[in-house]
Amino acid sequence: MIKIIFLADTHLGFDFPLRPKKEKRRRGMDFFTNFDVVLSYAKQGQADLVIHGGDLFYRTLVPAPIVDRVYERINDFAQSGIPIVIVPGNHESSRLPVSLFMQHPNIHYYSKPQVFNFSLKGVDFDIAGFPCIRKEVESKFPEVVNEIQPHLRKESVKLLCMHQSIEGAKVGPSGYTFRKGNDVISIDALPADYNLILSGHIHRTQILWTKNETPILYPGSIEWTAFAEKGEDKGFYEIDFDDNMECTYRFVKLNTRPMVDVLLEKEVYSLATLKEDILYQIEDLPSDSIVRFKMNNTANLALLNVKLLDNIIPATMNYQVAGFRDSFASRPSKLS
Ligand SMILES: [Mn+2]
Repeated sequence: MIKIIFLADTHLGFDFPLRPKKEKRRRGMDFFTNFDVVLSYAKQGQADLVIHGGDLFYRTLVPAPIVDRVYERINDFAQSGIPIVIVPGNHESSRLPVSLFMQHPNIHYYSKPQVFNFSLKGVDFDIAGFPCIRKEVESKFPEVVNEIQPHLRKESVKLLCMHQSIEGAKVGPSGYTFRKGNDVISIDALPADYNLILSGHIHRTQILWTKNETPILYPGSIEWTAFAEKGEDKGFYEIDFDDNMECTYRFVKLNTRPMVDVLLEKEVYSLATLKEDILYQIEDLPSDSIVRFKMNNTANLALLNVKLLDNIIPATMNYQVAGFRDSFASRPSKLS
């Protein structure tokens, strides 16, 4: 049996300040922790290959110490003897920062449409892929497919790896569905030569199908990156090929922090009644919750300030206030 581990959207470096102005719980470690869990799962389960579907990092210009922190882990993993293939995603501007850590024979990443050839337990695998196409993928994709085609071997098992939105993919609490468009690959455009298609980019895990019934696997992100993903299972795929090269796959769940909405619904609050309401509502929450406060009457929003929240929210939690994007925060932490 041949085992492939497929993960994506690790967004490493997110909320991971190098010189934090105040000491408080950050979400950054949550992502590193789950990344480490997936790599050790692959090691312990003696996987034959790991594929990362892109958005390794949280953005394009990553501070060098964070790049090193990530690449050290990948280099370490490569030294265990398992090859790893990485698709550069949109968050790394379709190319990964250059580093000596990545110059290991077991580390492969796409710098153009290309095919990495492997012999896994004596079976030929062609792992085709291309860096994320951020604009006009609909018109550029057929050319990419043609560029890859001549490099595929006749008798190999073939996987196509990418970091794109594909027609039919769903995101968000109301299940927004990607339809045909300039920045979407349509189902009709997907080639029929592959045993499996693997993609990052969509943070909700899901499976789509090509016209000839090839599965398209989205593993989703390894932790919640926003409240829009609240309630979604997070994890990665374990893909097995049996002796007849029949393929099965299963989603392996990762632990995630509890994400909770706290609604402050009174029409009128004083500082005292607001404090009381918040304390009452968070009392029974898991201690590592990520809380979003939603103020019903926005006129009361001024009361809901950092000073108040830092004072009453336990150090083990993160919080944000609805309407303030990406404002994860918590009171000064005695834990870190
Ligand atoms: Mn992403």
